[in-house]
Parts: sequence; C-alpha cells; structure tokens
Amino acid sequence: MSSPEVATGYVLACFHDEWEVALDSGEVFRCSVRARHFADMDSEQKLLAPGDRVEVVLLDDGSRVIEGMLPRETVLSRLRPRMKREVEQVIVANAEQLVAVASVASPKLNRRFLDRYLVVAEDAELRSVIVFNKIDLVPEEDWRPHSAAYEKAGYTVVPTCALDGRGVDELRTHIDGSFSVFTGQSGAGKSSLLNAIEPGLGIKVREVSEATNKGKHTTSNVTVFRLGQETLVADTPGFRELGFWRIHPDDLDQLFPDFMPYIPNCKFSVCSHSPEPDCAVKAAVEAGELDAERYDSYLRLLRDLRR
Ligand SMILES: Nc1nc2c(ncn2[C@@H]2O[C@H](COP(=O)(O)OP(=O)(O)OP(=O)(O)O)[C@@H](O)[C@H]2O)c(=O)[nH]1
Ligand SMILES: [Mg+2]
Ligand SMILES: [Zn+2]
Repeated sequence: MSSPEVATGYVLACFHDEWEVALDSGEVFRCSVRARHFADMDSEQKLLAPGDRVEVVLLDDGSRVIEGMLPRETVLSRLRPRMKREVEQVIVANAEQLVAVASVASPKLNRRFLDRYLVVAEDAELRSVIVFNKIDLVPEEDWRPHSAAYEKAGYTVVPTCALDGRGVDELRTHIDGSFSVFTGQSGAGKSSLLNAIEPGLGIKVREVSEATNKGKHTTSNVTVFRLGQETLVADTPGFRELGFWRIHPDDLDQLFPDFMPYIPNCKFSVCSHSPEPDCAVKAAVEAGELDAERYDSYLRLLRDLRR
C-alpha cells in the first residue's frame, strides 16, 4: 500500500465542523479534520484557527482530511467572551501584521479601543499599521492631531477613504508580501477597504441603508484571503469585546513602544507609572513628550487587567 500524498495549505475559515483550506497549489476546498491527530489538545480550545498551516491527505474515497497542524509562527488571541472560565480564542494564526482600522467618524474614532488592539498586537509580536478610514466625512483638522499623535508614537498611519480610493494604493504597499489581519470596530470599513484593495474579492459590506444600525455585524467569521502568491489578508468581524488573553499587568508598559525610552528612568525599577513618585513616564506626559491620550489608555487598560 502506498502512503497517501500529503499537501500543505492554509486554513481560510472555520465553520461548524468544516474547515475551508487553500492548498499551496491554489486549490480551495472544504474538509474535516482527522480527530485523533488532535487528541491531546484541550477539547474546549478551537482546534484550528484561520491562518493555520495544515497538512492535508487525500483519502482513497477521494475526500480530503486535515491530518496535522504545523507549528504557529504567531498567535493573535482574545479572551472568549461569555465563558465561565478563562478560555483562549485564537483570532488568527501566523499573521505578521495587524492593520488596525479606525473610522474618523461614523462610528466615531475610539482611541481606547484602538490602543487595546495595538497592545494585543504588540503582545503577539505583530507589526501594526493604523488606518484612519472615512476621511471623506469630516474635515482633516478633526483627525490630523490624532494621526500625528500615533506617528509620534512610532506607528505608521494611513488615512483612507474606501469609497473614493484615497490612501488605498498606499495601504496596498504596506500589506504586499506579508500576512495582515484587518481589525477594528464594526462599521469602521475593514471589508470595504479590502474590496477597494482587491476589487475581485466581493466581500459583503453593510448596506448604506443599514449604516445606522449599530447592533449589526456584517462580517461574522474571520476569513483569510490570498491576494497573489505572497500576500494574505484576514478580514475579522468588529469584536465588541477584546479581552486580554494572559497579559500580566506588570508587563503592560512593555506593550506601549512609545513608553519604552522613558521606563528605565523611573525611580523604581518596578513602576506602574501611576501613583509612584519620580516616574519618568508621567513626567514625559506632563512635558508633552508622551501623548496624554495614550497614557490615559494605559491607565484604563491597567485597571482592567488588575480586576
Ligand atoms: N463615507 C464612507 N463610508 C464608508 C467608507 N468605508 C466604508 N464605508 C461604509 O461604512 C459601512 C461599513 O463598512 P464595512 O466595510 O461593512 O465595515 P466593517 O468594518 O467590515 O464592519 P463589520 O464587518 O461589521 O465589522 C458601509 O456602509 C460602507 O459603505 C469610507 O471611507 N467613507
Ligand atoms: Mg466586515
Ligand atoms: Zn514610571
């Protein structure tokens, strides 16, 4: 008996008990997993996540099954909401870059939420690019100070309008050749931007008539798309909650890259940068060197982590 042929590919999306896989050859199909290969994993953990590299075999009856998973290079996770105990939900595996999409209006810019995403990406060791979308809706002076603050903090910010295409070519240069995960509030325009980048994708976006219907999420599943040989993107639903998965409060400051140059100058070697005297981070905020809104996000996230 000859051993079955093994091919490698990516998980594009997970459904109830089926996985959509793209083989490296380009072929796309839905298949199941051979459960015994995952027997030692926590049963409550979702076995596979979008972006996972898998090995697929062709069975004698012509069907295909996932036989194994290759080690993950990166894992972007959150706390699974509404669970009695702490359970990890892998949003996407193997992504290299987070594209944090924020709309400058409708829904209005939410910097606390944006900073939360940036922290999760930093913890997962993903690069981050920030997109300020819907620049057609408000004058530039409304959003420019915020984009300047993030640029000063060391982030790349790309202002865009998914409707008229402004900034879309620039965004494309940032995603070409790597694996990016698009995140951000529901309605920020993640799917619209992906459609603008690659017109063939045809991802469903919110109808304009539904634009004020805040409760509704248009994208419900994380889905990976391949844009040419080297470029992968994942579209995600706008998660209402992004609970931290295993981030220790003492490590939070390390996830604010703009704070890093100041931290060694704090009087106490373990400084939470809140009540302590002679704190170099607080001094930098007071001197206007560090952005006060970033510091405010830090304090709120710290409070949340200590709960
Ligand atoms: N004016 C304006 N509207 C936009 C822009 N980008 C997207 N929209 C609209 O905003 C609405 C939401 O866009 P989506 O792309 O569905 O948003 P999403 O981030 O994918 O939302 P979820 O899938 O629910 O997480 C749609 O009606 C889009 O047409 C933009 O740059 N300007
Ligand atoms: Mg969407
Ligand atoms: Zn300090």
